[in-house]
Amino acid sequence: RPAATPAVEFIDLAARDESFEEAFLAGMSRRDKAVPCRFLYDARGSALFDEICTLPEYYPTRTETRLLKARAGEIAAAAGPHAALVELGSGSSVKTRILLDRLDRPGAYMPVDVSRQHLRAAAARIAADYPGLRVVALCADYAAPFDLPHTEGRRIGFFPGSTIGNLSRAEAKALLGAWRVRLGPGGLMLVGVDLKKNPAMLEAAYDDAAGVTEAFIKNILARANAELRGDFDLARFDYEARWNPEAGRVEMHLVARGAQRARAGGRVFSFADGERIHVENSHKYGLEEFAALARAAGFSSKARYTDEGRLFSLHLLEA
Ligand code: AVJ
Repeated sequence: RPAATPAVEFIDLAARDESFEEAFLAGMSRRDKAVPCRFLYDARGSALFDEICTLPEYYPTRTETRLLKARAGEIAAAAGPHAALVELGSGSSVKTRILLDRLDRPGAYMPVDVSRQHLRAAAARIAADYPGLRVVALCADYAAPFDLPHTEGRRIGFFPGSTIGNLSRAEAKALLGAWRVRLGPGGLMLVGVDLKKNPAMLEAAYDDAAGVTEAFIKNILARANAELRGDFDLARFDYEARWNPEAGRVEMHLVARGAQRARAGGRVFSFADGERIHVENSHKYGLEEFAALARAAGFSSKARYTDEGRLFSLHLLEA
């Protein structure tokens, strides 16, 4: 038996693995067709997203990573000794490690994710590389109500990548409010938030020259073809990423080129020429705007960090 397999505590909070079929068919039956963006991340979608993060036009990942590296010391000092790091969504553990490397004798690492597989893999990698660190994997929807296990030291929630941008402003406020309560008095929350900037730069970030983002968004139809016996003709949908100034977000759509029908899950869907499928929103904030949203959710804003180009921000909030 492998001598050095560190134990990971796994707590299953019975998050039901949501069915793609149910969500896809419901979304495509609406008058305004839409598919929830969390279904973009199957194996191929996750690989495409990792590729997006390395694209020249997609500044968020490298800007946030640089910011974290520059500020990890200050953040660790604010957290103090024995802090329990709670991560919302356990994507690439690259950013997590930047914090873990700086925290003073962290009391625990607790990734929260609905995907059992990703969660197990991410937790096991951290446990293997940080011997002696208590790792508690929580299989749960971070937007649903659940209790965190008891830990010593301050809790610090970590929500990087501007994932909060997928939520509407009202949803983001509700999520922050729930986490303020969950982290408890004195708890900290570190949130990565993409900033508003000129529309050309935003639209380029979501419609790169190499076409990786287009493939990522179209993958939702490829997935329907593969998993729901679908026959969407991907070549007959155009990809569009558009800055909506009123809503303060980049909206990603697939647009039918020519009237057409497609089947999936035993159903037939008709498209008028130019009809859209709304696949993703990416909300952007002003520095003050996000701090105000966090305050409206009951947090106090302890610090905001941004890069010289004011592209991206990290908000350190206190419960
Ligand atoms: C993972 C939601 C932060 O909105 O920038 C990137 C997803 N979609 N390119 C973002 C995404 C297309 C990304 N988030």
